[in-house]
Amino acid sequence: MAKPKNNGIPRRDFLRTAAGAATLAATPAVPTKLPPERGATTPPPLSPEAEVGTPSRAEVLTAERTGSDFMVDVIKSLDIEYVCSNPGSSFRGLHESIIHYGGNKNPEFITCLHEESAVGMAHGYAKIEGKPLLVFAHGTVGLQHASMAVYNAYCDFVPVIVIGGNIIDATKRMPPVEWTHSVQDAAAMLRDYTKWDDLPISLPQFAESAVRAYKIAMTPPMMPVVLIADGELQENPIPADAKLGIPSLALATPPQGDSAAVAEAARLLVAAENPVLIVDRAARAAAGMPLLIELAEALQAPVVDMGGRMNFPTHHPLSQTWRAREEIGNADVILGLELADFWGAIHSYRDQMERTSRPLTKPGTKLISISSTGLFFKSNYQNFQRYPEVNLDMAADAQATLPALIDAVKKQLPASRKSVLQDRGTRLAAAHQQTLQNFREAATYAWDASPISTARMCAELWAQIKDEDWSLVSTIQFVSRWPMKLWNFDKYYQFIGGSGGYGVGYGAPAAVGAALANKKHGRVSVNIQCDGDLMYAPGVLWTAAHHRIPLLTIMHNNLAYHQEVMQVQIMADRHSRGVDRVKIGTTIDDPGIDYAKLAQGLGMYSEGPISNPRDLGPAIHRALDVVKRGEPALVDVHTQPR
Ligand SMILES: Cc1ncc(C[n+]2csc(CCOP(=O)(O)OP(=O)(O)O)c2C)c(N)n1
Ligand SMILES: [Mg+2]
Repeated sequence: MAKPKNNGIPRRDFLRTAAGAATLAATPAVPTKLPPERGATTPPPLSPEAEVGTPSRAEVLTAERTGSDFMVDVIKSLDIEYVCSNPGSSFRGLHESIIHYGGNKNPEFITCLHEESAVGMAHGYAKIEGKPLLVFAHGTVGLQHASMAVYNAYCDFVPVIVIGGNIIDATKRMPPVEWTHSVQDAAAMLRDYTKWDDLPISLPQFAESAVRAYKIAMTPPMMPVVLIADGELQENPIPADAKLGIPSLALATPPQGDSAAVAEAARLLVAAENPVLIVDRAARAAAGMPLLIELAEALQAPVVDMGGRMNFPTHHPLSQTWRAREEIGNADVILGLELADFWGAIHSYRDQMERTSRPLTKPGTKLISISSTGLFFKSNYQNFQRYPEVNLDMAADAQATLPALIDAVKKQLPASRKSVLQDRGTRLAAAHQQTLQNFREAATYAWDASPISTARMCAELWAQIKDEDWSLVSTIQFVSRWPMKLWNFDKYYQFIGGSGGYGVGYGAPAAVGAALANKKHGRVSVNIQCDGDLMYAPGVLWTAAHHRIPLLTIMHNNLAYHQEVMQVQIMADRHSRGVDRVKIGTTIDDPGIDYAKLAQGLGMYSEGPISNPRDLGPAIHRALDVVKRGEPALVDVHTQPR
């Protein structure tokens, strides 16, 4: 193996020179012209001393093809579009192979300023695209930063593939930093909230494990998986006698409910006087929503949407989410589809000194569950919620089971039930219209208030985007769910649900990741961004600017962790201590953060802070123009607490 002089030629260029190539074996497909990185200038010279000791490039053995090049072949075989990452030397081999050998395309390296943002982006991306991104995380410290975001994805049943670095052979670790970032069992800290992990010790094993990881992550219940890529395996030359191959991937078909159970569920639903459908993560892809509509219409049954995914059109007459208590209280049969918390959906809970709960259902209501979540359980983290006493439980994927259930319902429905169903549909349609009307009226309260009401903010936003091909890439619970009350959601990509694990700091990166997925579809991504959430890792705004990710961010800037204001207030109320001091530790004021300046500093178009509601529409309009040109933009809005 040649030891090149440190003459300032990058390794890949060196390899293409006669002196370099002559000593090396057969060359793979290294692109001769690499696509320029957007906004990139000439890279500064390498100076890796701080991280890895004092190697100079003159001492580095040069190999034409290293293990990491082959790893990139494997990754490419999985058709992964992006790798979101904050750089770290434990995966420098993979990093370099992605950008040079792989041509920085499929996957393209997305620069993240925090590992939590990288995983959050992967989370949001998967919710739109229905497939995983790759995240590279530095050994130990990078994985530690990534961990909460991995937990969110785990609770939200979202596929993410994390590749962490490590140096397994202790005799090869450079002092001192590689020791502090190396670990016996790197995936251990994530194992309680991932579906699978592996530590391949050879390239053939890496290939098999990577393909297996993809398959496991994508099989319902979908979840994050972790691979640890040993530094030596990445950086060493591929042995001359290596027999490398990449296994083919055939995704597992999602499990469908047992046919006898499906027939029984249909019998119960058809015979019910008041059947109710409660849905949460029921529609996991584009096909889900039309199936849910078909089932609901066949039964003329109300649909209560818990909002884990974009399940059901908000303006469909059978959409009865806002009347959930009434319908659940009347129900004689309830079908729960991919409910994260069946028990919680049918109970009310009182947060008092003595915590109490009571069922919302009447005695004897039959409960049917179709959910894949029961197919995979872990013990330590308690995201599985309270035990629901269901009568018929199908451990199956709801979306995959719906076609059979719809068939069975249609077959079993006697013609004599037609008029009953029709009457039910008419009653529900009228109630639906009344609910929408009530919301439109409620939205006018405090219409001219300053700070701006969340209803007005959402109405102004809707007025600007309703004629675009839009996608709301944020949660809605912090703005009193006004978008769901006022906007017309009817496409699967128009909503991405919540964080899953309620780990705050998810919102901004998930929005940027979802917008990254929406980019090639030409959709206008819209993010209603809480102030507290953004400040966990605001650097993700720079990632959006740097990679030209079109995303319209509207700051819901209530100058507080308002949820926590309310929590402390509950405690203060219990002791009759007044509310004057509950802002201590819960507000983000004095100084208030100037989000427009923050965004500008991170390279993004911005406006605000806006306190006069009349200024809001024009500001959103200007920002939207920027987004339609392919860039992100932010409008800071001073809002009422909720
Ligand atoms: C990582 C993490 N830390 C703390 C919390 C507790 N928490 C729940 S909501 C919340 C406030 C969020 O503030 P913001 O995003 O501004 O939303 P707001 O409540 O003001 O609408 C906090 C701190 C959490 N859920 N996750
Ligand atoms: Mg807030």
